[in-house]
Amino acid sequence: MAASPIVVCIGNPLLDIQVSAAQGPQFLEKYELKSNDAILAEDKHMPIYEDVVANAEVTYVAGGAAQNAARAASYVLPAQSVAYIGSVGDDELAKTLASVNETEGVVSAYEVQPAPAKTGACAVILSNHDRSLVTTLRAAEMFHPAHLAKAEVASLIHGAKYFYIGGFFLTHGIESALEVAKAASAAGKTVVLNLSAPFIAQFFKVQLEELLPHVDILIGNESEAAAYAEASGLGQATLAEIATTLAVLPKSNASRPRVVVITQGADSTLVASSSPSTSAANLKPEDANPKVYPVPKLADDKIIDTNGAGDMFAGGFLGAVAQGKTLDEAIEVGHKLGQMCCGQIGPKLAFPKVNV
Ligand code: 26A
Repeated sequence: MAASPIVVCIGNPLLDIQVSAAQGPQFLEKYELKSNDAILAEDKHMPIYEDVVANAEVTYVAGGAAQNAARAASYVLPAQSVAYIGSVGDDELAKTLASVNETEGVVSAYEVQPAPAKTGACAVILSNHDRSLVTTLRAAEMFHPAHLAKAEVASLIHGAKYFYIGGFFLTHGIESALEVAKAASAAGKTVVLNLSAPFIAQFFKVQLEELLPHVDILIGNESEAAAYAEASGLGQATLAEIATTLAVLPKSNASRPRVVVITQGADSTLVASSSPSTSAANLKPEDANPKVYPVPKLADDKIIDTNGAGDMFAGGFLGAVAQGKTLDEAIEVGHKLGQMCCGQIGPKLAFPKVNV
């Protein structure tokens, strides 16, 4: 039987090149990187990819924020329930990413760019429990909106009920993101957006604001929420105020409330809703708004690294919502997968699968 995914994720497929916390700090210093950040590589960062391979012990792992989330959603759904769209090169890196997706039940719907375009990469510099991400998008930013109209991709999109767009995709892909989100929203489907990194709210605010009206579920962390507040003149607002402000921004599909989920690493997750109701993946009228969900703590000595933990939270949450679970249950699944990811090297989950 042909696959008929109910979830479609869109983002930048990347191969992560991880440098351990033992060797990370020297590269943070050399390339003037913050210990916990995600940036696009500038000219001064470009040598980092060859530098770490030549001068550090590196681990290669499948990455790309939305692709990680796709694998997490797939973890809690039957195989082939999740498809992932993004642009890669015609190379070994792309084959590695496709094979990881296949093993984990994700249908890859890549646009493949001809040589010399290469699949994108992310240098992941670890230190303590922080991770600094330096990305060169390469083929990922060559994504063409026309890819969405190809018969097999169009049919995936047509069949899906949940769409997850990586905020990172907005650096180059706003046209495609809008096309997907507008159509989904008009059809009463659910659109999920991840804020991805502070620099998206800072430097791609126009794109973010164009997309937000079509977003039903917005996911971000505390520094991304703060960057949004800063960029929107709400600099003094508390996290709870930022969450509720984002929830009530104008919405194209007014029949469904917007839910905003803000994670804070090991601290509590906040969930705000534009209008609490009795529908499953929403706050109930009797809930506090925002509602505070404590995070089960992973012992310090069990943390391998935090790369991808936020994506695994988001994907686990999304997969649970797509299963029809309640908001409380979906947040719990997200927390479990985020925690599970912290116990693995890179944006990975535990196999054989653990029931969550
Ligand atoms: C456009 N940028 C900067 C990016 C990324 C990215 N994924 C898409 N676009 N920068 C880092 N990542 C991915 O984020 C994951 C951790 O959340 C990394 O590949 C890493 O797996």
